[in-house]
Amino acid sequence: MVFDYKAIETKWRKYWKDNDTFKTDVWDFSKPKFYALDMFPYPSGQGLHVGHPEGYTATDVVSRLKRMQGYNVLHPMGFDSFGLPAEQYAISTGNHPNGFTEANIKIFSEQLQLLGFSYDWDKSFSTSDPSYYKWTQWIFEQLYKDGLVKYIDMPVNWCEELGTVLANDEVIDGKSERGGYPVVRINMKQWAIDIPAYAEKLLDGLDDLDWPKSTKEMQRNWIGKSVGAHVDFKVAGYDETFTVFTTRPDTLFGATYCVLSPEHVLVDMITSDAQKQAVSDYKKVCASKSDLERTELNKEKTGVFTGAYAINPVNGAEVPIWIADYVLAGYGTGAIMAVPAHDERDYDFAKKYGIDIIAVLEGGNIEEAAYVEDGLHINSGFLDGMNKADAIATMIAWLEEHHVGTKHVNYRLREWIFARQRYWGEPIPVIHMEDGTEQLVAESELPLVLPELEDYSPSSSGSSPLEKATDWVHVEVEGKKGKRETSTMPGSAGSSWYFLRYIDPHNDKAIGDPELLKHWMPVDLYVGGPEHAVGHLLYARMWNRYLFDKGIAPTSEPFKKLVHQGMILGENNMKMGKRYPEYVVNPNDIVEDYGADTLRLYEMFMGPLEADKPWSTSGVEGAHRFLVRVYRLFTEEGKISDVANPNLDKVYHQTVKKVTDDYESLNFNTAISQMMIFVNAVYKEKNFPKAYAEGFTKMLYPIAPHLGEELWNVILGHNDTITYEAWPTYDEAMLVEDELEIIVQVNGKLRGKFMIANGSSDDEIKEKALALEAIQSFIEGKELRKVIVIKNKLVNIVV
Ligand code: ANZ
Repeated sequence: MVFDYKAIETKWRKYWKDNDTFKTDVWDFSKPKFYALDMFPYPSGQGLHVGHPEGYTATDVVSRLKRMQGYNVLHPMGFDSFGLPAEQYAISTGNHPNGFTEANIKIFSEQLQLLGFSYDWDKSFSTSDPSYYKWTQWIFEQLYKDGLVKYIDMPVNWCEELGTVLANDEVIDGKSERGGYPVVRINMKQWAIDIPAYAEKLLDGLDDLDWPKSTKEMQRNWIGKSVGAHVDFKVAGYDETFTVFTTRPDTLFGATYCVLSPEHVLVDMITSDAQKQAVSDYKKVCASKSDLERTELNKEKTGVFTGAYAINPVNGAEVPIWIADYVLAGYGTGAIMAVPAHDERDYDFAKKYGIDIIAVLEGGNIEEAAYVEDGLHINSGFLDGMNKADAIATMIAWLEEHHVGTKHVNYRLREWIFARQRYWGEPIPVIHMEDGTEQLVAESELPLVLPELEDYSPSSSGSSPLEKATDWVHVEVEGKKGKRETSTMPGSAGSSWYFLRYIDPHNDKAIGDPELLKHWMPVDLYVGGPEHAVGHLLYARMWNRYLFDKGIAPTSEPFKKLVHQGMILGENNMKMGKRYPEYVVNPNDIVEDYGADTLRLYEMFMGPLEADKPWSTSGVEGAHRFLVRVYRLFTEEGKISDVANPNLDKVYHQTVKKVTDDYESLNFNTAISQMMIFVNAVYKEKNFPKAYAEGFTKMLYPIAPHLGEELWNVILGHNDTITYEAWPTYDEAMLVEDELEIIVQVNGKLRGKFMIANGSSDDEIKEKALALEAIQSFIEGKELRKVIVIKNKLVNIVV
């Protein structure tokens, strides 16, 4: 019989849809739950590319496995539909971005259905649905009421070209991640979420997560915890004080100058007349540099003296105050005490500008370089003779006692800027009243729906397109006039809590029914790209943690196990220039030419899920040939029968064990290899026992579900979906090998191997090893000093 994959796939897709096969009754608590989640796609105009099905197939295989293992599985899909591309499209065509977004979502949904993913489509939503963003706005309002979102003046990354502010992770080397446009630092009133308030909780929560080590490490670095002190310096001749953050308060006696970041508020006030011009010129140069450029260790240090002096609180010494770009406005307090003897950057700076260098630690030679290792303290009054830890503790106690400093923990993590001067996002539900106060939009008025506009383009002055919706903007609250906030939420808003919504997506009274949330959280398996290691995955953890603290989210962490799929590269193993090669291959074409099951099988067989791997057309053909081979095996006249076949016992049980273990651990490629071994073994036999044919079909089904259903129903004669059939089991006793391979080493080097009956004694193994012809030349005439037998594995002969 010919393998008519098109007819088979069309038939089963229709069957699943007509029968609601994958509908999850979330209230069925009789079975254990399993929540398998994909990072939802942004519905771009290009449609799905071959990178998408990789992770999506992985979660789909696990979902299908879990259903057969008796779990109630939640496996949803939705769309992260707010964002720039839809808006750019709207600007260039004059159409509403919603229409474009809806058309794309339709294309994506059809493509996803074509690939046979077992999503419960009834649970689907898009972040731009008002019924969804009502709750995104609601969470914003809770954060506001709890003082965790504020409207503050702060330095931001401003992109003139895109007409918007960008988050730190959206700026790469001073350019916008999208489009590569220049980004500059300016001060602006911004909505910002106080994610640093959650730094400690976000650090703690990482420990118990089953996540890639590298991702946890990236989050730790991004949070960047430093323990140290705040120290206050008075400005000589002014009634002003500035505070520095230092991790080395113990080196205070060696502080020979201070540096304010060029943006520091005190700079203009304390700069002497003689230095005014130089300071103002220098500030201009700094404004265009990115933080990365400014802090690069090897770059030539630059700075300008302000003409003012600070008083070192520990010894009263007057030290010059400089401005320099290597001190960042956005880190710590934006000011430092400089200790050139023991800090490389300060050392370079002091050398260049002829500033004093005073050693306060023993060791090193400060004529040549900064000494950054540990040592006993010198030239440090009451710290002399102490080691670093003691000196830090003693100095902090001294500072606190004299009210000139405190112990301080600093985080690199910055406020999460939570506004974009763009149209296509969630409106921020705040009204700025005429009297200068702010008011939240009443909860009963949520969702605050985006008004339609004639013209979506932003203005270069930085005001949002929503300014143009004058009727919408100007409101009256209890007789008082006010103006709505016109910036919208960033793209990261909607994706920061969507995993909670899938559980109860139609609930209009709450985020979700508490009982359901409690039953279904956390997500058991979350699969998505490594590019989200700090952005999305940190934001989502923060919102979940906040909602947990409020008693809304039931678990402190949302994603128990996280896996990043690798990137699918072009056929020649290279990223072709700037274009991502995955766009080159269209999944629809593969489905048309080979079938969805082939694409799924191929993508799972390409290599380890986490690895980057090149696309291969001959690999696709190979995957297809395997499915044809399976189909032929099952349709061969008289092959499948009720008669047992002991020749297949061992390989069958081995296959069940390997496939089960490998699916659980997401090692799909090796599971498939084992199924290929099994199929080869069956080909050599006349008789394929029906029980084994059924077991094999169940194992193949998660990867190739259409073919799985066809074999189960049409060939094996069942009359219902295979989806909820029990997963096959194996018999440990059947796995025992008759013969074992023993490796023989002489002085640790591999010199031969042999087969021996399983269960042979160590003496028998030793005897056979010594008699082996291959090793004679290595042991002949030599004294045998030791013969070590490692049971069932290895003999090491020491001569
Ligand atoms: C005096 C000192 C002496 C320092 C010494 C280091 C070594 P981490 O570990 O990254 O937190 N610093 C503080 N704020 C800064 C800013 N806004 N821009 C640039 N540098 C800044 O680094 C903390 C150290 O980096 C602080 O401790 C400060 O220099 C500097 F032997 O203070 B230290």
